[in-house]
Formats: sequence, C-alpha cells, structure tokens
Amino acid sequence: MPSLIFYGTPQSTYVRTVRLLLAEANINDYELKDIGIFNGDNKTEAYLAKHPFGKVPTVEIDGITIYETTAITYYINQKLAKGKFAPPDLLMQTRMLQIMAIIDNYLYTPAVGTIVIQNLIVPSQGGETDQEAVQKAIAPTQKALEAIEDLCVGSPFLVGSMISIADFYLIPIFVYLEQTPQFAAVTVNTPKLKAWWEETKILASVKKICA
Ligand SMILES: N[C@@H](CCC(=O)N[C@@H](CS)C(=O)NCC(=O)O)C(=O)O
Repeated sequence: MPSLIFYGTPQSTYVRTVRLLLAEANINDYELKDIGIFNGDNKTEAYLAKHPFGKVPTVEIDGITIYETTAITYYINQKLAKGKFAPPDLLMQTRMLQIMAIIDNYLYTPAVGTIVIQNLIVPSQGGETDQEAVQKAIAPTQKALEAIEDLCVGSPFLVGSMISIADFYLIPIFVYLEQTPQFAAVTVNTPKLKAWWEETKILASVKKICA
C-alpha cells in the first residue's frame, strides 16, 4: 500500500468524491488532514504551497502531490484500483467524463455554491438564506441535472452496471441537495436520476463517507 495523505474537510463534496472512490476500492489506510474551508485553513501559505488555488482536496501519494479531483480520481483509479471505476466501453467512458465535466462546470456552482450553501451552511453560521439567489439557482441546476439525465443509463449506476467516478461526483451533491426545499423542483424532470439516487444512497460507502 503506498503512503497516502489526504488534505480536505470531510464535509466537502469534492473531498467526498475521492473518499468514496477510496472506500469502494477498499482503501482505508490513509491519513486525513482536516483543512477547513470556512476557517481559512485552505488559504494558509503552507496549504497554498500544495494547492495554489486553495481548494480541497489535495492528495500526496508516495510523495507525489496531486490536486484537482479529476486528476486525483484518475490517478487513484489507474494506480490503486486497476481502472475498475471507469467503464471499459469507449462511449460509456466518454459519457462518464462528460457527466463529470457538467458537474464541474454547470452543476456545482448553482446546486452547491448557492442552493446548498444558502439553505444549509448560511443558517448554521447564524446568517439568513438569500432566497432570491436560491430562486435564481433553480433553473441552472435543473438544466444541468436534465443534461445528466439525458446522458446517463441510470440503472443502477450512471453509466451502467458498475459504479464509476461519475457516481462518486454526483452522490455527494445529492446528499446535500436532498436536504434542501428545492430538491423536488430541481429533480422534477429527472426520473432516472431519482431512481439512481434511491439505489445509491443506501450503499455502505455512502453511509460511511457522506454521513
Ligand atoms: N476544481 C476543484 C474544485 C474543488 C472545490 O471547489 N472544492 C471546494 C469544496 S467542495 C473548496 O475548496 N472550496 C473552498 C473555496 O473555494 O475557498 C477540484 O476539482 O478539486
């Protein structure tokens, strides 16, 4: 087993993406160094030396530092999981990458950056939910989820019978979205994703990492 140090706050969706992959690969022997994103840990000089953009996660595997979740999951999947979390079929592998890119570029900001943060984080820190911002985030969240709906197989997993990195990207977002009053609205036209969510939310790895 290579030495693996993991930097990130356990609540982060991207941190959970990588930790879900590790859990499904049965790799539990790693050190988790908590880097808070609400207390400024991610903007210290020491952390910025590892990740110049100050985001989580970052991992160090056998002394190699990797940041950006796409790169981390690619490396760990190839190096430690024999590539089992990417489908062998070229088209399905392409769909997996497409779904991950949609999540990064079109879903994360309205769904997590606004709907989740405003409903779940802001009130927990004593603030007031910005309802106008939440309302504006519904349409782009719906659009991104509907694009994923069109591309996914959805039964049982996003790109087929085997769980893939695309599932590890979407699961942590659904864990939080489901707790918001907007969940029904943003999934109104995504029956495959709703069925997918019922099947994936009960996985042991999801209960362990996303609790
Ligand atoms: N492109 C990055 C995005 C990571 C990201 O946005 N992480 C969030 C937490 S889920 C973060 O670090 N937020 C802190 C901040 O933006 O200051 C990746 O793929 O790893």
